[in-house]
Amino acid sequence: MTGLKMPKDFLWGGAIAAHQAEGAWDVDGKGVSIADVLTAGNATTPRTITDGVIAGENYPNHHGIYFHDTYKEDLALMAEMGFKAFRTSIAWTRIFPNGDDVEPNEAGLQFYDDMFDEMNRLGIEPVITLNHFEMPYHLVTEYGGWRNRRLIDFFVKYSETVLKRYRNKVKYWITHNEISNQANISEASTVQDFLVWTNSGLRYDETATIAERMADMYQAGHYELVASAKVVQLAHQINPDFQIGAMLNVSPIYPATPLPTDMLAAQKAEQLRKWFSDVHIRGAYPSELEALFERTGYRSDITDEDRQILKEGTVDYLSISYYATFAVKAADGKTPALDDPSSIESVKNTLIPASDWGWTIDPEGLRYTLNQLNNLYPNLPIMIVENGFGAYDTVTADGSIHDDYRIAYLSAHIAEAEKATIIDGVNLIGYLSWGPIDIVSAGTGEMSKRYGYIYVDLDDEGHGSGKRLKKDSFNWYQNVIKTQGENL
Ligand code: BGP
Repeated sequence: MTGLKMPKDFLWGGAIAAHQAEGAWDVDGKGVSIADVLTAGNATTPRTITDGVIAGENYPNHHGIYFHDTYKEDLALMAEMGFKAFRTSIAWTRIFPNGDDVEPNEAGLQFYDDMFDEMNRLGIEPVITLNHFEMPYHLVTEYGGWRNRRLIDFFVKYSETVLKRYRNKVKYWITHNEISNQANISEASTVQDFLVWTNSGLRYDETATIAERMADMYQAGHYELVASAKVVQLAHQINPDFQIGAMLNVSPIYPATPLPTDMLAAQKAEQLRKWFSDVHIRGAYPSELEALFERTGYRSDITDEDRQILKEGTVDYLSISYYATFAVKAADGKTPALDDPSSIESVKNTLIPASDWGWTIDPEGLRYTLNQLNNLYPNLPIMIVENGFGAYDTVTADGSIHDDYRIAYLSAHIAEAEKATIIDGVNLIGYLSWGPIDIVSAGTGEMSKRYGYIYVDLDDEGHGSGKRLKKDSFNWYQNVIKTQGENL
């Protein structure tokens, strides 16, 4: 109990993504997305990319939690918890199955018409992501993903189609999900491959050097940012009331010690990610990045027109995901530098606890990061669109699920978000926890890494009844919303 309370119009709710929930991966004309060609992994084995959909293969995302067919019942449960907002994504491949199709797929458009109608009927504000790790696979095989400038036009066309279609049904939009993830290039590894794949559809052959990977990532990121800025401008023409947001994962990076070189390592590590928000919000690259490009030749293709588009297409708000924090030190004998990520070494922060997947539990880090963002972008509206605790749950004999660990995580984080808002004056407009209903994990492809207030009876192989059960956290969150965050 903090004694603090969020304002009346605060957007309480939850968030999911189409590819982790909907299933129905090849129904009604949907095309193959990059999420459809990822194997499942687990806490220790990373997911790998396959060459297309292998016949007979049962990818977790192929069935998700059958949300495509159950969204009405599921949304009713969200409404029962008192949700004011619900975030999901449009599966790009339901609208343009290949990404470069001339005409959109009407069945896909109709599907989201119905879903958004249902949200509005329930009094739940839709918050819609245009690109959440699920671009058309065809855009990778045919064009090489976001390393190709032509992707800008494909994304803008897709976005224009849905922005027009849902102009009276959706107000809050997000262009690219967690666009900053791909910047974590420090060494070639399966995890790095996964990050650039999900963000940009980039695939490297094993011989690619770190410099080549970085050059590619910066160029792809640039095209994504130009595409986003174009969409922001277009959206404001389509409906001046639209609120278009950027979306970044914000994970504060602490220095391992107060040694100046470790401080510098932490600063450089943050600079490797924060340029995305600078371009989205300020409409220009920060000078440390321009200096890097000057030295290295990375992001070689940028036109005057691009710069103008970035300047004019700045976002209305920043949305963030926050799960964990990191710590780094200067690698032995090296001076931390942006063009040599191996000069920055990740270290385990042993001072704070972590989840079964090794994600640190750091509620104060959320207050810290909200303040940091407010210092960088004073008074900018910020929406937390992901925060949550992935954990194994056990269903007891009477069907109840006692997830006190989840309640502890969430209540500590909401308390810090309240302090940031009410005591520190951060302009926080919403809190959408991740996975209010259990879904397939993006990072590992597992079902057993659960975030929900609602349990879904499906296992890692997709077996189970699919039945929904309320966990203890269901009533807890309902009460949090009812008391505007006073009763944690
Ligand atoms: C973010 C993604 C989500 C999501 C979440 C939790 O990176 O935007 O799609 O799933 O993290 O990660 P995971 O599912 O790997 O636990």
